[in-house]
Amino acid sequence: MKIRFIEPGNRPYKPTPLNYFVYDRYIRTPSVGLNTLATIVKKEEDDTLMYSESISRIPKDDILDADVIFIGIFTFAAVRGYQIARYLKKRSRAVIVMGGLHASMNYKEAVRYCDYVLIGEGDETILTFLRALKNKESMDFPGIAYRRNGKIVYTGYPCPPKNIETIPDRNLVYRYQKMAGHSTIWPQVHASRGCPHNCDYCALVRHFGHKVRTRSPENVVEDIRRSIEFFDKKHFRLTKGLWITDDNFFADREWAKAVLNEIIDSKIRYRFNVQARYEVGFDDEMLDLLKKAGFFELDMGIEFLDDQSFQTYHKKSTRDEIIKSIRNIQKHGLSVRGLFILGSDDQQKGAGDQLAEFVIENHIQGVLIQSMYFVPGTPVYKTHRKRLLHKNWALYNGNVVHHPKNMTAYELQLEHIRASKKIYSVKRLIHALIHEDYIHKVLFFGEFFWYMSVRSDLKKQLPYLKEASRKRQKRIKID
Ligand code: B12
Ligand code: SF4
Repeated sequence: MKIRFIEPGNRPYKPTPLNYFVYDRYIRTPSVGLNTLATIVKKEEDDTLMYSESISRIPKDDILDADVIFIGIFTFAAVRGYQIARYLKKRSRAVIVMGGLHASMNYKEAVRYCDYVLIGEGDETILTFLRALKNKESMDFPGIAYRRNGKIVYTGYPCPPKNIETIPDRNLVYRYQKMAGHSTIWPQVHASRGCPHNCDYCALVRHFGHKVRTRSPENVVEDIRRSIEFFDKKHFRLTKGLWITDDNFFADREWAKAVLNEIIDSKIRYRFNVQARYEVGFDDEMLDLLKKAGFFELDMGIEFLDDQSFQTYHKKSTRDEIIKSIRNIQKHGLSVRGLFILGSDDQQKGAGDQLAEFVIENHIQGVLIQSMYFVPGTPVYKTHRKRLLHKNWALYNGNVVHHPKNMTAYELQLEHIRASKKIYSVKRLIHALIHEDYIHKVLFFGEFFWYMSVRSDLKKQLPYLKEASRKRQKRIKID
C-alpha cells in the first residue's frame, strides 16, 4: 500500500530567504506526533512518507495515487486540513483518514471531510485500522468515527497506547533533512504525555488524559541523540538547541530526575529548553540537575497575571508564587520564557501594558502571547460559546476570537499588539544585543522580526474586530 501522511500548515509553506534566520509569520517544525505515526506504519508498509506544510509544499503527483492518506490536525490547521481532504476526495481514490487533537475532539465536524476519523493517540489504532482496511474487516474498534447510512458511527476514545517509545524517523519527512539547516527549525523531543492538572481552557488534558505516561529515560536520550545528529548533520546552525516539548515534564519528579541524570551520563553536550509549571522553580535539586544537563531556559506557562483569572479558569497558580519561582530559576543560571494568555474575563483594559511591564521587570527573556481560545470539548468552550466571534479555526492561532467581559474584542487585540510592541521594542533589541548572552542575543533578534510579522497579522484583523465589537455594543444597549 502507498501511504502518505500530511501535516497541513496554518499557513502552507512558502519559501523565503527570511526563514533561514528569523521566523517569518509562523514558527515551523514538523509534527512529532504525525512523524511518530509514520514511523510506526513504515515498519509494516514500506511505501510510507510524510509531508509537512511547515517545511515544504505537497507534491500533488505523489499523493494523488496513494492508497491511504492520513491527515493530522490541530485546531489552527483544521481549515487547511479540510481543504486538502476535500481536494483529495475529489481527485483521488485514496482512503482519507483524519486524526489529531482537533479531529478527535471535533469528530462530528471532521468526519464530514474524510472517510474516517481516528480518535485520540494513534500509536496503536493506526495499525489496527490499516489491518482492518486491508482485510476488509468492519471498523468497530474503539477510537474511530465514520459515516454509515447518513449516521455517524463513533466508538469513543480508545485506551491510551501502552507503548509510547517509538523514536520518530525524521528521514520520513520530505525535505526535513535539508530544512534542518534553518536556524528557525528546532529539534524537538516529546518525552511524556498527560498532565494531572485541569485548567479550563486546556484541550491537552482532554486528549491525552490526566495520567502522566512517560518514556524510559534511555529511550528519551536515544531520541535526543538521534535528533541532534539529524539536525547537525552537514549543517551550521546559529542556535544549537533542542526543545523538550512535554506539557508538564516535571509532573513525575523521579522520572524527570532520571531523564536529566541520563542526559548528564550520556555526555551529550547541547542546549536544551523545556516547558514547565512554576512549581519547578522551588525545586533546587531539579534546577541544579537541569543546569548540569545543559538546560538554558524554562518555558513557563504563566498564562495570566492576576489571581482572580487563575481561580476563574482553575489554573493552580498565584502571581506571587510565580514571581518567587522566576527569581529562583534565574538564581540557578537558567532563563525564563513566559507563555501568556490575554483575554480572561477578569482582565481589564491595560492588560497588555501590565503584561509587558511584568516581562520587563522580571527579566523574562522571551515570550509567547496568545489570546484565549476555545476548543470544543473544553470547559471554556461551553462557558464562552455564546461569546465566540466565529469558528474560523484558521484564526485560532493567537488572534482574539471572542468577546471578553471587560473590554471589547477590538480593544483586546490592541492590548496584544501593545504588549508585543513594548516587549520587542527597538530599544530592548539594542539592549539585548549588548547585554544578553549569545543565545539570547540570537533569539531576541529572531523574535523581534517574528513579532513584527505577527503584529502585522494581528493588525489585519482590527477592522473586522472593530465592526464586530461595535455591533455587539449596539446589541447590548438595545437589550
Ligand atoms: C511542539 C509544539 C509546537 C511546535 C510544532 C507543532 C507541530 N508541528 O506539531 C510549534 C512551535 C511550531 C508550535 C506552534 C504553535 N502551536 Co503548538 N504545540 C506544540 C506542543 C507543545 C507539542 C506537540 C507534540 O509534539 N505533541 C506530542 C505528540 C505525541 O502528540 P500529537 O502531535 O497530538 O500526536 C498524537 C495524537 O494527537 C495523534 N495524532 C496526531 N495526528 C494524527 C493524525 C492521524 C491521522 C491519527 C490517526 C492520529 C493523529 O497521534 C499522535 C501520536 O500519539 C503542543 C502541545 C501538545 N502536547 O501536543 C502544542 C500545541 C499543539 N500548540 C498549540 C498552539 C496554539 C500553537 C500556536 C498557534 C501558538 C501560537 N500562538 O503561535 C502555534 C501554531 C503554529 C502555526 N501557525 O502553524 C496548541 C494547539 C491547540 C489546539 N486545540 O489545536 C497546543 C495543543 C498547545 C496547547 N497548550 O494548547 N507548536
Ligand atoms: S497545567 Fe498546562 S498542560 Fe496541565 S492542564 Fe493546565 S494548561 Fe493543560
